[in-house]
Amino acid sequence: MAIERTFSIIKPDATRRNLTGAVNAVIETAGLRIVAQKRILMTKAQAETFYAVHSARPFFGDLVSFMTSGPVVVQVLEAENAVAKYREVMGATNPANAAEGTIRKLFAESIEANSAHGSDSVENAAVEIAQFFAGNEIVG
Ligand code: RTP
Ligand code: MG
Repeated sequence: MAIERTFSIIKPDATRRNLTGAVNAVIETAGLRIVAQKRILMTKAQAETFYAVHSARPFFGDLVSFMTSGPVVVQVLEAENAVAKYREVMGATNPANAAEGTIRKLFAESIEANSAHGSDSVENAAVEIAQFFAGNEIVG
């Protein structure tokens, strides 16, 4: 299997509760390597661009408000099969459906405030990484 990179966000509900390290412990224990990381306040424009695929959904406005409501930690994670692996480590979108031991089961507050984002394909990972990181900020 090829070494892949995926894009991760530790969302505002998790940074607000001081859970950055706890989320990172789950990530690293699962064998994903954090090869880039920074704490930022997303602008409304950045959040709208990032979640543009959901712009027609009824929850879009709330989602943009939530993602700009406090600091986020954006990350690049590297591993074999990183995209699928991190989706598994995060768990289902709705924490009520998330498996034991997953980030969302452990930490999420709701279907919206669900603590983590992970890319859903290798193609989207490349686009998302480029939105937030310059090449020289990623050290594999
Ligand atoms: P993400 O993109 O953040 O990794 O999450 P995902 O693939 O598991 O879920 P997706 O369907 O892409 O939804 C993106 C984010 O929108 C919020 N959401 N709110 N209120 C709602 O019904 C609802 N549905 C989704 C969540 O923050 C979700 O992660
Ligand atoms: Mg998604």
